[in-house]
Amino acid sequence: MSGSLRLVFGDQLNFQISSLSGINTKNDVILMCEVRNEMTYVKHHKKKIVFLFSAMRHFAQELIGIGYTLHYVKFDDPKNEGTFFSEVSRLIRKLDTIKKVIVTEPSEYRVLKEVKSWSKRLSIPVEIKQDNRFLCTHKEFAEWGKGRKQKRMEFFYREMRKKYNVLMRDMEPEGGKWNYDHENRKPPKENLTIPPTYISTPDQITEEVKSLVKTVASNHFGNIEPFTYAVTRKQALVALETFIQERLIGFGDYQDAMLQNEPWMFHSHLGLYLNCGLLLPLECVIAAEKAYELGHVPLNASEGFIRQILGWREYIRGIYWSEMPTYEDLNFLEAKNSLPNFFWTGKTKMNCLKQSITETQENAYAHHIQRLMVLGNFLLLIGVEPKQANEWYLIVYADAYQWVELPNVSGMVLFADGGIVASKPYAASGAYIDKMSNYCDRCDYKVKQKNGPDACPFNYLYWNFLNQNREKLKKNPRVTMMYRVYDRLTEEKKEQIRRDSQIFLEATTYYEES
Ligand code: FAD
Ligand code: DLZ
Ligand code: SF4
Repeated sequence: MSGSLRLVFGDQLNFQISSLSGINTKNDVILMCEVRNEMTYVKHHKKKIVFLFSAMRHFAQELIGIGYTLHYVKFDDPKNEGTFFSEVSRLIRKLDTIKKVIVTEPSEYRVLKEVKSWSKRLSIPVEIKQDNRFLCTHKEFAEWGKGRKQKRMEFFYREMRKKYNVLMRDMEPEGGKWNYDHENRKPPKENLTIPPTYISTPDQITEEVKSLVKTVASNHFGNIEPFTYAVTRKQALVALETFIQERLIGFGDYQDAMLQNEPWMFHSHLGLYLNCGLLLPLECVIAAEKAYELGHVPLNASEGFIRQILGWREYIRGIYWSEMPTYEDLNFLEAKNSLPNFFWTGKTKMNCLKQSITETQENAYAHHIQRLMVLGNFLLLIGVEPKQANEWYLIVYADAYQWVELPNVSGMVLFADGGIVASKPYAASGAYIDKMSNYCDRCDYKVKQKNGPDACPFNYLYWNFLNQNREKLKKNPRVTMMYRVYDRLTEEKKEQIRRDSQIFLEATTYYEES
């Protein structure tokens, strides 16, 4: 009896995924495969691979449990030929009953391009269904963007609030304002009590994957232990509930705050579950809205969290699909420097970077403001080539897939897109990090010092960056003010900035840190 092959990618782990809709349990088969090509096209963090393979294996087990016929190809299966195409064609040859392949649109351009070639290569139809894990379709995003000179997130977000009727009252935003961000920039208090994050105990499946990854990805970045992430939907729902009950209350106030040895802060740590399908965005949004309606959390916390998911996440995806494939080649500032080697080791005297990198190494996680204002700000100021910065971010975070990583890095952090995502570069001196963290108290460099060997490098690198990119940025009204300040500096001061930056850049971006 002939049927369809339903391919489920590793980031589509949800019963509601469109590739499974209308499935004929008698004749159709599901394929899931662990393939070398996906593991190594960038050398993902070990913990990210353990997480994803374990979540894939658990999901496959659940599908089999409810009666589907599922073929699961493990990474170390001797017959595994290592690519999505090889495994699809191998199964088709083996079964000899498959008349059609059905997939949900892959989340990355690279994979979609490949899947589009399959029908010809396999000589059977390949149906690509809409990715129903998201709240805004490509068509809706394109319609929203039509005729707009600038596609800014804030206006997109308002449309999404209206569309999904979230935090709305009589067609107006709850509380009278769309955005409560001005209440959300509180510096951290030293004695802030941060509730513990969700922790799961690895089962037999996860232990097997850990052993596999130890062997086959031994030269990849990052630690496997401790492994505490959820790997099933049931566990991910507990992680969501724990966040809503315990940490959402501080999410707004301390969204931008950083503390020494506190990697989790009041963030949700749900991104990795959302991005592989274990959680769906609307259920997270509704849970946060309900917590506000029940009076458990203030409006600035609930709205702040909802904006990240209903606004930023959907907007970033819209930008990715409307700007690819050219987006990944953009380099507006013509940045050429190499990624410093210490991004792989954490061995640097700059405490903010050391903290953010070692936490990334341990957890395959850093929170938004570490990614943006510490790591990203640094890569922007030292002029790292966008391709190298993007590869690093794609490797190191468990929630990283190109659709979400690329616009954040090339757009929000590096201004490589010339202003599609951000209206100006997010460049900042050490004063910002000092205000929002206690990292500087524990640093060898002096944040208040502007020049010389002990000065915080962010201080002179900031002015050096502005000066070096003057031709590209001078017409940007949001930067004009900073050029006025720079122009008032004495020639001697400008020379100090130039000299300190040159010494720092020569030691950092071309030579390995010992
Ligand atoms: P929370 O702070 O609790 O936020 C809740 C959720 O909102 C997140 O889980 C995420 O789904 C969504 N969200 C928040 N900000 C963004 C954003 N800017 N873009 C898209 N979604 C957002 N996010 C990824 O999911 N994958 C990435 O590879 C990624 N790379 C990033 C690289 C850089 C340089 C920057 C500045 C940001 C990046 N982000 C990325 C966005 C954001 O930093 C992470 O989503 C967040 O840190 C994940 O942690 P969390 O789940 O605790 O998020
Ligand atoms: C990230 C990743 C890795 C490391 N391995 C696999 C895999 O072996 N099999 C799989 O189906 N998915 C994997 N993924 C996630 C894919 O990269 C993701 O599904 C694609 O980017 C979809 O476009
Ligand atoms: Fe970072 Fe500068 Fe503060 Fe050190 S002094 S932690 S380098 S901002």
